[in-house]
Amino acid sequence: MKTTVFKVLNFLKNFILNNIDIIYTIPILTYKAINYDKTISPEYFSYGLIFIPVLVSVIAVSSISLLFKNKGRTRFLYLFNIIMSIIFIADTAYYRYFKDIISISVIRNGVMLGGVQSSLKDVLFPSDFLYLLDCVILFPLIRIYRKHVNRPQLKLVQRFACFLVVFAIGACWDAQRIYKLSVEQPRLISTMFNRLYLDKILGDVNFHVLDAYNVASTKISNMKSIPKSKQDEIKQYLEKKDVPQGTTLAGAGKGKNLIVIQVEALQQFVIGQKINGQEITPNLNKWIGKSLYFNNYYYQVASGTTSDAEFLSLNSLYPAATGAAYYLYPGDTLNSTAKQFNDKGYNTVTLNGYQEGFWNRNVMYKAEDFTNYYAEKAYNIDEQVGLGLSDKSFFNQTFDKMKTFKQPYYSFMITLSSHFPYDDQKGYGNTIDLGKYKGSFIGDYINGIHYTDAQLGMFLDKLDKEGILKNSILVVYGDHYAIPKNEAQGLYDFEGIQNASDLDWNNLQKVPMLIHFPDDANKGVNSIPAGQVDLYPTIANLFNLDRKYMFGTDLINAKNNIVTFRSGSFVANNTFYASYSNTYYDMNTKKTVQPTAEMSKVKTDTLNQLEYNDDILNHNLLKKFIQEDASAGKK
Ligand code: GP9
Ligand code: MN
Repeated sequence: MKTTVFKVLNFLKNFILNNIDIIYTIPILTYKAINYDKTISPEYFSYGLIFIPVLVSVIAVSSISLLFKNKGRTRFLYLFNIIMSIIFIADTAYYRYFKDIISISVIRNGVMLGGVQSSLKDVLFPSDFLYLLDCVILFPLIRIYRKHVNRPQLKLVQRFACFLVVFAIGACWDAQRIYKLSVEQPRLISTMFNRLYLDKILGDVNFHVLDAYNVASTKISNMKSIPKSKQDEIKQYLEKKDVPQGTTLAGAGKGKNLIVIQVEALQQFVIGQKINGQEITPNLNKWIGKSLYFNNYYYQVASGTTSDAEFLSLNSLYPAATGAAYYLYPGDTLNSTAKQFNDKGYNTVTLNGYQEGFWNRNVMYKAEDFTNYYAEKAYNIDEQVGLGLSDKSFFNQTFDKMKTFKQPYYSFMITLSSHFPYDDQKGYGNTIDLGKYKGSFIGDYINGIHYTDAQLGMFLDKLDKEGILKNSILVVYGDHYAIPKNEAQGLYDFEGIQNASDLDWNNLQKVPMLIHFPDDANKGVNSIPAGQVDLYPTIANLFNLDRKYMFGTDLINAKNNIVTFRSGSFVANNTFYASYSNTYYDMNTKKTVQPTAEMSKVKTDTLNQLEYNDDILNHNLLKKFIQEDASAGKK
C-alpha cells in the first residue's frame, strides 16, 4: 500500500516536473486574460461568464507546444506568454482611449484619434507592465530548470498524440462556445461590429484568433489574381456610368457647406403618418415639405447595417457580400466624398455620439479621408438614451462644435437614440399617445422615432435661425430598417396589409431622403426609384465633384434608375425581382409575372454589377484605376 502511494506520488511529481512549463502557462495566462477582461468590462464582469472561454482558448493554443521537443515546447510557451502579455498591455491602453480592442485592421491602417488629444501616459499605466513580470522573473527560471534537468524525450507520434488529445479538449469546448454565440448573434463574428462585446464574452485570446482567422480567410479567398481584361471591363463599366445625363442643379451647392445626417433606423412608413391624430414625425414632415424629397429611396445595406449605409452613401459602392466592408476593406483605396471635398478645400468632419471604434469607424474614417472625427470621447455624455449619448445632447453639442468649424465644411453625422430596442425614450418628453400600439414592438419604435424627430427638428430649426442653412445644403436620410422580418406582421397590421407578399415587404424597405436647399429652393417630390448608392453621385452633381468609380446614379438628372440590392434582388421599370424566391412582381398590379427578356437581362446585369463591386473590394481595384488614370494624365 505504502509503495503504491509512493509510486503514485512519485509519478505525479515527475509528471508535474516534466510538464512544469505547460502546467504553469495555462493558469497564468488564464489569470492574466481574466484580469484583462476585468479592466475592459468593469460593469458586467463575472468570473462565471468568462472563466471557461478563456481557459479553453488558452488550452487550445498551448496544446500546439506539445508538438515540439522539450526545449522547443518551453520556448513556444514562453513566447506565447510574452506575446499575450504584450497584447494585454496594448489592448488595455487602447481600451482606455477607444473603448475598443486592437484588431489587425487597426494595426494595418492606424487609427483616427477623434477630437481629443491624448498622450501615452494617460492611457498606459506603470502597473500595466505587471503582465510581463513573470516573463522576466519566473519563466526564465523554468526555462533554465528544463534546460539543465534531463527529461525523457517523447517521440513525434507520442507528441502528436498528446497534442491531439489536449487540443481536442480545448478546441471542442471553445468551438462549442463560439458556435453558441454565432447562433445567438449571427453577424457578430463575421462582421465584428462590436469587438468589445465579443472580447467580453469570449476572452482576448479567442478574440485575436477569430480576428486573425477572418483576415486570413478573406485574404485566401481573394488570392486568385484578377485578369487585366476583367479589370478593364470593370473600369469601362464604371466609365459608362460616369457620363452625366443632364445639368439640372449642377454646381448648385458650389462653395456651400454640406450637412449630412444619417438617422438611425428611420424608415419611410412613419413619414406623414398619424397615430391617434398625432403626427409621428412632425418635424421631418415639415422639412420634407421645404425640401426636395425622394419618396422611393431604398436602403441597400447588408450585414454591416449602419456601417453599410455609410459605406454606400460615402463611396457609392455596394456593401461586402459577406461580413462588413468597414471591417474587411479599410485597407482599400477609396474615392470617398470626404476625399473629394478635401481636394476642394473643405473642412471634412464626421460626428457621432458612440464609441470611437464601433464598426471600425476610427480605422475606416481614415481610409475615407475625413480630416476630423468626433465621437464619444469628444462629447460630454451628460444624458443617455438607449445605446449611449441622447440625440438631444448630441445635436446640442454638435451645434456648438459646428459653429466653430471653418467654412465651407462637410459634416457627416450619425444619430443614435432610435436604435433597437426603442424602449428607453420614455421620460424624455415628447412621448406620443400610442393607444392600442402601447407596449408593442411597433409602438415602441414609433415612440422612439418620434423622440428623434423632435431632437432633429430642434437642431434644424437652430441651424435655420443661426442662418447656417442659408449657406448650406442639408441631406437627411435613414440608415436601414427598424422593423426586422420577424416583426413583419406588426408592421403589416399597422399598414393594413393583408396576405402580404415579398413585394409588400420590399415596398416597406424604403427610408426617407431629403435634400434641403437655401431658402427652401427646389422643393418638391421626386419619385425616381433610388437607393443609398445614388447619394454620392447626386451630391457630386450639386458640388461639381468627379463622378468616377461610382455604381450609383445622379438622381436629379436621371430619367430612370435601377435599384440593386445586395441579395441580387432589384427594382427596375416597375418590376420587383425577389432573388430569394426567384420571383418577378409587376409593381403596379402587385401580381407575379414571368420575366421578360429585358428583365432577364437586368438580372444578369445586376449580378455582374455586384461581382464587379466585389472584385473592386477584394482586389483593391480603385487604387489601380486611380493610378492608371493619373499616369494617363486624366484627372
Ligand atoms: C452605433 C450605431 C449602431 O454607432 O451606428 O449601429 P447598428 O447596430 O444600427 O448597425
Ligand atoms: Mn443603425
